[in-house]
Amino acid sequence: MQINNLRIKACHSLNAASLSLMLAVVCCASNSCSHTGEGKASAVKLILDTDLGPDYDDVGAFALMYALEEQGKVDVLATISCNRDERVVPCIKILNAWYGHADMPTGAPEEGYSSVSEAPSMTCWQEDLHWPDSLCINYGHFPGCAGARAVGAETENAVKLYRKILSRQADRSVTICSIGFYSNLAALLTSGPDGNSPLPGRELVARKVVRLVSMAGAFPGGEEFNLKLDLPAARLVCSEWPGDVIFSGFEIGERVWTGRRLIEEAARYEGECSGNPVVDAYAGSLKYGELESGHNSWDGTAVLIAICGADPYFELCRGRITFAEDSTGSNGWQEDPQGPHSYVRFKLSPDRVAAAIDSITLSHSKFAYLKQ
Ligand SMILES: [Ca+2]
Repeated sequence: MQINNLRIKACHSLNAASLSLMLAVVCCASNSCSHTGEGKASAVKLILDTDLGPDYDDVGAFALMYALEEQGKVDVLATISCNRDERVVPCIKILNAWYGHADMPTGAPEEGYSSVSEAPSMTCWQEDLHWPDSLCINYGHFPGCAGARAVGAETENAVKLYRKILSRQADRSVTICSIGFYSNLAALLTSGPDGNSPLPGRELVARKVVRLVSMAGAFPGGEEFNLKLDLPAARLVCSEWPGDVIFSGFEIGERVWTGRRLIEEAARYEGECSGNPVVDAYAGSLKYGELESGHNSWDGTAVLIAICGADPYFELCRGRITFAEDSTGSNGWQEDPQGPHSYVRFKLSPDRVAAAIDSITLSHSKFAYLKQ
C-alpha cells in the first residue's frame, strides 16, 4: 500500500480551528451532531460494505457505527462483506451480535454473483496479527471450531440482499458506506431485474441511494488498496455510479490514529478473550508496534462522514476520480465544481478527528465501565 507524495492543492481556504469548530466537535462527540450537513433529525439509513480482515480498522468502524446507532443517528439496514475470506462473515456476525443486532441482515459474495470481477479473498496481511481467527475461535462462531454455532440470520447473496434492502426503502434515502473493495457495488450496478425490483441495478441505485461514502483512493493521486485489489470493479463503479460519491482517501486515515484508549482499558482483562470483541481485536493487534500511537482509522473516517457528514471535520473537494491507463490501480483527480465525486481534506486537525472518533466510540453503553 502506498501513495505518492504529491502535495495536495487547496480546494478551499483553510481556516484556523476556531472556537465554533471546537464546540462543534465537542457537541458531536457528546451526542448532538447533525448528519450530512442537511440538518435532518431522522437517522441515516445505512448499508455498510466491508472487507473486515486485511486490516482491523474495520472493527473500529463497526464500533463507531454502533455507537452512533445507539445515539439514534443511524439506522443500520445491513452489513455486507465484499471479501470471500471465510472468517469475514463470522466476524461481522460476532460484532453485530455483541452490539445487540444478531439478526442484522448480512450478505457476502457468492461464486458467479458478478459479471464484473471475482471478489478478493484476503485476511490479515501481517502474520503476527490473527485477530479474525482469535475472534472466531474465542467467540465460538468459526465454522469447524469447537462449539461453533450459527449466529443471527442466514447470510445472503450480497447482490440479492442489496436489491432487497434498496427496493424496500424510500427513494433517495439510503447511504452506502464502503470500507472495502468495490466488488459488490460493481455487481449491484450491473445486476438485472429480479423478484425484488423490476429495475436494473444502475437504475435501482439511482432511485434509492442518496450517497456513497467510501474509504478508497489516494488524493490528489496515488495507489490505494481498496481500489487496487479489485480494479475492474473500481473502474466500473467510479465511472458509472449514478450519484454522489465522497471519498475518504488513504492520506486521511493515515493521519487519524485511534483505539489507544481501548487498549488502556484492556489491562483490566487477563488472557486473550475479554468478552469484548472490539477490545480483543485492538488489544491483539496494537501490541505489534502501535501501542503508543493507536491504529490508523481509514474506515472510521468514512463511517463518520457517512453518518455525521463531513462538516465540521472535513471539507469537500469536488471533481472526478481518474485511473491510470496501466494495471497499477493508481488513481488521479480532476478538479471540477460540477463533478460527481468529492474527496475530503482535513478541516480540523487529524488529532481532533481521532479524538472525536474515540469519544463517540466509547460513548456506547458497552463501554460504560470506562466511566466507573
Ligand atoms: Ca476495510
